[in-house]
Amino acid sequence: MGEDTTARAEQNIDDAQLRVTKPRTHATGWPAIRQSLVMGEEEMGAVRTMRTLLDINQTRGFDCMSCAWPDPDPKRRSPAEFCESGAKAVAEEATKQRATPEFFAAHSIAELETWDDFALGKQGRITHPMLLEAGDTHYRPVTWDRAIAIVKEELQKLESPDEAVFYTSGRASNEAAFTYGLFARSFGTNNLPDCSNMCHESTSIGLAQVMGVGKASVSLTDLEHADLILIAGQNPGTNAPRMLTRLENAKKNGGRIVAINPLREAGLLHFDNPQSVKGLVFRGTQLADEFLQIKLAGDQALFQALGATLIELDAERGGTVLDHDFIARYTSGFEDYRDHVARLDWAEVERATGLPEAQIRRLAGMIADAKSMIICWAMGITQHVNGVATIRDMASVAWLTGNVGRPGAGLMPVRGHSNVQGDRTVGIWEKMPDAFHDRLSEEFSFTSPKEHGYDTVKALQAMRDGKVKVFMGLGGNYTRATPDTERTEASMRELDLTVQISTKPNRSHVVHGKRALILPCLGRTERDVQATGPQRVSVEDTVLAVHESHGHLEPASPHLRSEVAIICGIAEAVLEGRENSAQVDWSALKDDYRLIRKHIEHVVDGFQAYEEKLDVPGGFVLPHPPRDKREFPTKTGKAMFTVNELEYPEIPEDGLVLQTLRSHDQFNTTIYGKEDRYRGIHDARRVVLMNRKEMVKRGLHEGDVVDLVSTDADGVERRAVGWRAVPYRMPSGNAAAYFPEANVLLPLHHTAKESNSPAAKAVVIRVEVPARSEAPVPAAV
Ligand SMILES: Nc1nc2c(c(=O)[nH]1)N[C@H]1C(S)=C(S)[C@@H](COP(=O)(O)OP(=O)(O)OC[C@H]3O[C@@H](n4cnc5c(=O)[nH]c(N)nc54)[C@H](O)[C@@H]3O)O[C@H]1N2
Ligand SMILES: Nc1nc2c(c(=O)[nH]1)N[C@H]1C(S)=C(S)[C@@H](COP(=O)(O)OP(=O)(O)OC[C@H]3O[C@@H](n4cnc5c(=O)[nH]c(N)nc54)[C@H](O)[C@@H]3O)O[C@H]1N2
Ligand SMILES: [Mo]
Repeated sequence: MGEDTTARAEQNIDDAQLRVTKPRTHATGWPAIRQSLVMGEEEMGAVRTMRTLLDINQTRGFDCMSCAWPDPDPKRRSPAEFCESGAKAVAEEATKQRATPEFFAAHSIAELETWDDFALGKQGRITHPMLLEAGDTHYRPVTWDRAIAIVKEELQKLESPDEAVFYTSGRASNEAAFTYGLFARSFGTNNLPDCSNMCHESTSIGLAQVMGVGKASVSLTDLEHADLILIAGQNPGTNAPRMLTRLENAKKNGGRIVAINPLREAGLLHFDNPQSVKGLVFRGTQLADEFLQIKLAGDQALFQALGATLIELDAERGGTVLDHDFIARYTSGFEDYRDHVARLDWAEVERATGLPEAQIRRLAGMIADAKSMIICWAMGITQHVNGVATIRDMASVAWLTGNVGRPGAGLMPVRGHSNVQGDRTVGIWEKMPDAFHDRLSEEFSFTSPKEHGYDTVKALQAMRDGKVKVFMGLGGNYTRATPDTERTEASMRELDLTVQISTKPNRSHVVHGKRALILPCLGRTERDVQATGPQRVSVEDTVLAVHESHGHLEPASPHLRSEVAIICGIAEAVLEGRENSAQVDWSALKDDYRLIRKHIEHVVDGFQAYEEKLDVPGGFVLPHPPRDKREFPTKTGKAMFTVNELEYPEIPEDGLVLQTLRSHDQFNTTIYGKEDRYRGIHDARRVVLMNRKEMVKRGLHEGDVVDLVSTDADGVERRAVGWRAVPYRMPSGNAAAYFPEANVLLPLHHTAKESNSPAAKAVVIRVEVPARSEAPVPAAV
């Protein structure tokens, strides 16, 4: 039996203000632009707001940190190349609020522990390195030298380098990520978990198996010229709003869109483009031509059924549906796949998906008729137990129809954090291939360890088992973003040292090891000047375009250091005189990031003439053999059809399958506010959405307070108290609640097969009406 510790903080928030309105069926428009300007002005002031917003995603500006959505060709870029979400992210970083030493002196850790994510984040930018010594009640300012000496002292104490964990959040630049990975390996470990382990890991694993590359095989132009676009498990209106402009163009070019989602997300239905006169004055663009309101984790069954139906249609239509030439020349495993899906049980498909057979057959017909197709997906696919298998089954549908490596066709995972893909490219992974280690070893004259390290979940298990002593986070909010909040927090508290390289206060500073350091860094919007002058960094978006980014704002405090400078400073001190250290002049790298890029060029494929290519407006695109020349570097050297056993969650009689997702007013664990405008949820976050019938069954009315209990078989009770139930249109048996508040319900071991990503989109729960409230009157239907 456990107490929901974070709920203590959240219980202080009054969600009684909850207001529910009708979910919107249109995305964006005036409210979005107004909303971005209001938040910008509140945080940054009017002039700074306009100047900074106009710098976003421009060729000589900074890369927006809100998502990994690509920028159009420089010639086609609008002077305002940003969206509401990006403007909010920028306002969060460029805020005028400061979390100073006075702030930390005024509030003890015990007090800050009772604050919620929103309150912590609103304190603004951290101005000084801060230290919490063992037993202290308050963080105190510390010099950089002392801070680095403490890191050195604790790392030197370790019996093995594997007792340290070096986490990365996907906002870090290529330059920061590469130096960080090099530091960890030179220290002697591959314990490099990252946010990607919780995000698109299922994609990286699944696509690499069957396509040979774990990244999108399309360009923006392809998307705009696709004849058919499937969008599965993604909420672009909130999480990649600039995608809507591209979808609008695809519609203008005659393309069709099919949305696959348990929720009728506004951004999938209709787009009123705030940047076009038409969007403002007229009715905008209808997006989805067909909406499949699928049950949580039903997508694997859907794609297998689509595969089976396409094969049937091909037989009916005299072999005109499948791309037989592509299948013969470029694929392996077709016969086994065909035999497997031929045995599909439609009753089971209906049970798994909740979709009528006729609707699935209609979609198969659309795919058969489409000249080209792109399949897009995000967390609604990856964060499931069957996520990797689902991605393999999606790929098979693309292979059947030859939809890869030609214009308007391909597979398009839409990545989240703005440089999560780049971080991986330059080496942030606990299991980089041997070839990478060989080249790293050669470049720096040392032996890079090849033994795999901990991913995000394994790191937490190792902490729980007392095998980790030091945690360092390059950005992010590890304690809050990870599952099983209560056990995670307990593990973090047992560590000897936690080091967080951060811009703003968050819960990972408050739930700390015996000693704790906060190392404040520059953000993307800020000028980064080192000994050799102003520096730029580089990032990779979701379609493999690498480009430069540099900020123009005055840093939030003169005491801040760049991420690269912090890492190089630590590496230099820690590795000094250590056996088998990489031969690196760390301080030269810090003074001149061009040297880092030279090393990347030598170690990672596709970065030849890195520096020169960054000078080109818009940057350059990394090679992708399946996209560029239909070459598939897989085990068979072909695009692989695979046979995957069908899986989907069982919904117990009195239970629900809960997905944890983002509201319209947050960036992951950073909470901007309590508005989920499109879904019509206002002024509250501790809200559980469920089908109206499920409410009636439990005698619940809108706004009633319930407890959520996850019913995992491990015998541990995970209980989250005090949620407001709200009826919402979705398949029965399903429910939704916001992350990170709901993470307390997620058992640590409940992960996707093969990728080990937390299965955050399907937690089996029970809804309990707490005894303390009055017995609810059964609702009238
Ligand atoms: N403003 C803003 N932008 C962001 C972020 C943010 O927090 N705020 N986060 C960034 C990051 S790191 C990421 S990874 C992305 C996340 O972007 P998304 O993946 O869009 O984010 P989620 O809110 O997790 O939404 C998941 C969507 O999948 C649907 N879904 C859930 N389960 C299933 C399923 O089983 N099948 C199908 N077909 N659909 C399902 C949900 O209903 C929801 O629409 O956004 C990035 N951009
Ligand atoms: N239940 C559930 N859990 C999830 C998810 C879910 O859908 N459901 N989604 C998962 C996904 S997709 C992801 S990507 C992870 C996200 O996990 P993380 O990446 O760890 O979390 P964020 O909330 O993005 O990190 C926010 C913090 O980063 C710091 N920060 C901001 N900008 C900078 C910067 O420029 N430099 C540095 N050094 N620090 C900075 C700030 O201090 C801020 O508090 O969460 C995962 N967890
Ligand atoms: Mo993510």
